[in-house]
Amino acid sequence: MKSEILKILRESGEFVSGQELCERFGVSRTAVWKAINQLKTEGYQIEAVSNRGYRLTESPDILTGEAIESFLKTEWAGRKLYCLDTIDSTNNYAKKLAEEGAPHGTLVLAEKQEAGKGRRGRGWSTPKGTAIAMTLLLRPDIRPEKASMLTLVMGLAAARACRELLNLDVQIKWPNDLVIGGKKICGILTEMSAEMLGIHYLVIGIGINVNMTEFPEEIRSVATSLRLEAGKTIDRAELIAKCMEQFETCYESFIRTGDLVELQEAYQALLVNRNQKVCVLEPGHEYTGTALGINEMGELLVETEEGIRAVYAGEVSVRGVYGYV
Ligand code: BT5
Repeated sequence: MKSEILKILRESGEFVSGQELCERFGVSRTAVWKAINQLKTEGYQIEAVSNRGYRLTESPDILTGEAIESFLKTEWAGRKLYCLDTIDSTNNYAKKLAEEGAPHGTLVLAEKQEAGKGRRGRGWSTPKGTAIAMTLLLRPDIRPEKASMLTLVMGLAAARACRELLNLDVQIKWPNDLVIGGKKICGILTEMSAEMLGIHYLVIGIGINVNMTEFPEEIRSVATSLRLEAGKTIDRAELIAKCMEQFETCYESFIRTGDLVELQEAYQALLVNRNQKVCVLEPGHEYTGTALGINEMGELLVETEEGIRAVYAGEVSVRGVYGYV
């Protein structure tokens, strides 16, 4: 009920009478008053005026289940939420929950990660209270070799969410980064538990630089945040809900067709590497070429002197020949 009240107050923007809330939920005035008081203790500023009712005047930037649910429009993505304070890595936590039988669509969030993971043993910086660090648990009925496509699905979904909410020119750096003006605002790490023929579960971890205004020395030159780019503070709960909404739509298309055929065009339109000279860094093997786009399997097509190569989005990194993009 708390998240529903929050939603009604936010969407109205005006006073909503206590009576209306009581009728809506079939509860007493005291129950409504209690829920309002709980929201106040969580940091929501709610004006209460007799004969007029309640009005939301300010929301804190906190990651609670209520805050996220009050924005959420999905059927299953993010419907089971774990909002944690400090954790080593949300991917690790989600894998543990998966082993215990947590359902498809479970979302794990943390205010701070102490050992956030990038790919291939690299780290991911998540300072407290200003970033999004979240992991979505999926149980798709697909062959394991298709799993890497889901990193691309999440990349497209998150790029769309940021663009829609903030009107920023967010682009995708294949296979797992989002960038603005060539600087990284988001990284994605997909991990899975599978056997030859099927996937037990898969976790997609996504880190977004939202409201931070400074970065550790070692990433200062390659990282930026949505706040720095948009010039305003961003409601993380709203962005999380929007990412889930976009992901659910993109995922359902992926499952329907078994590939990215319906998403390919939208993906290419945001691809920062397109028509760029790139250096492909495969474990133990490096080469350069021009990135042309992706195919329906999500592979990056790179034109080299020996012809066009399709690069599988597994353990590979792609760098611009002259820099990060
Ligand atoms: C990634 O790896 O970009 C995947 C990052 C995934 C993070 C999420 S957060 C929630 C979930 N839980 C986890 O434990 N992980 C996931 P990669 O492409 O390997 O890039 C890692 C590199 O990005 C590092 O070596 C740094 O150079 C740089 N980096 C680290 N933190 C950054 C940040 N906050 N912003 C921009 N760049 C960063």
